[in-house]
Amino acid sequence: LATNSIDNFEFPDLDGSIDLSLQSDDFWKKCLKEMLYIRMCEVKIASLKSEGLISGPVHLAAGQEAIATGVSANLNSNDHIFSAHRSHAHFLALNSDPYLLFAELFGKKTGASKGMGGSMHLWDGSNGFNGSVPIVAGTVPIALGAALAEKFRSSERIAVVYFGDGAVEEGVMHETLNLARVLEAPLLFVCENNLFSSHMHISLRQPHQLVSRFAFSNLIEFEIVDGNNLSDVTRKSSQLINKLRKSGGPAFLEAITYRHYGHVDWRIDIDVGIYRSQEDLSIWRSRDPIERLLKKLIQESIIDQKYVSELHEELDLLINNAIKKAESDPEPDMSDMMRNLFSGGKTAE
Ligand SMILES: Cc1ncc(C[n+]2csc(CCOP(=O)(O)OP(=O)(O)O)c2C)c(N)n1
Ligand SMILES: [Mg+2]
Repeated sequence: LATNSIDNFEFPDLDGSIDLSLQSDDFWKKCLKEMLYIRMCEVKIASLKSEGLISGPVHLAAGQEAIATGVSANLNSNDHIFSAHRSHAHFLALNSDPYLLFAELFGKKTGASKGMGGSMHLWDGSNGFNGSVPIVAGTVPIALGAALAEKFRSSERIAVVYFGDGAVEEGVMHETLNLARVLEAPLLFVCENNLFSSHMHISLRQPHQLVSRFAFSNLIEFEIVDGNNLSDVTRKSSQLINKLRKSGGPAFLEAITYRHYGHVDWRIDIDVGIYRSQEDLSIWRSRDPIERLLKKLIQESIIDQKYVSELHEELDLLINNAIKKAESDPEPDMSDMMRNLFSGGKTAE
């Protein structure tokens, strides 16, 4: 932890190149497929929402895919992953079935939360996805509990919690950072700093745009990465996660990114917000994490345009099949209302 002055908290190079030497060609191709899959699901969700086919709100992460993909590449299915309201990418990057996601968005009995929660209450225990919740910073202390349980079991399992830059404006975030450090919990904090909390830019909310300074003030090891550069995210998260598994934690990864859609649903939010300009959006679109990886893979002759078109077709079919299957599923019955509730210390079925 060499940083001891606020001047040392610097934005990473946001236009650097992707370093393919880190991993095999197959690894990058798998990541490309995953990122494209997530993006195509998000775009589909945006259009279903605009057509009125999804009733609850959806927070889309198009533009932020490299973070979930890069971090998840270093995780095991028995790690404990927590998210917040913008969680589709985190869910899908753990190999969770998009059918479970679509069924949940449609409020169907077969959904990831039995159709009871919608976009902000996803769950897939089999892949370690311990849930999204709408309460900003709500999962942060819960993730600490999961990490501490693993520490007490002396296992190599870790917990990861994704949150946005807005979450550092909640007191519980700071209590958790402090306790995680004091108890050396194997917890990776992943801040997706997309510079906005709802419609307000971070420069209007904070004296400095990088939030890693809160990790530093708790003497927690941190890395600040270009969240739209997949090799940057993969390398830095791998270093932090390996250390957590071997010698405990915590650690903090701040990934700078930007969302293509507005705060909620399918709109772009140029006109509603303050300081979300078309110009900024164009700059950030030119830093699209998928386009950057794709360009590099084509440049290095690892894939060609035909490969990309076939990949699109394959994913389109998978997504449409998942949607079709979910659409024809039944909704929960009235009797389901009383199931899965805690009552007198017991789960009522
Ligand atoms: C405790 C709490 N306060 C306020 C809200 C309303 N709210 C929902 S999302 C959000 C913005 C969160 O911004 P950030 O954490 O940066 O995540 P992002 O939406 O940018 O991914 C706010 C204020 C909430 N859900 N919970
Ligand atoms: Mg944000």
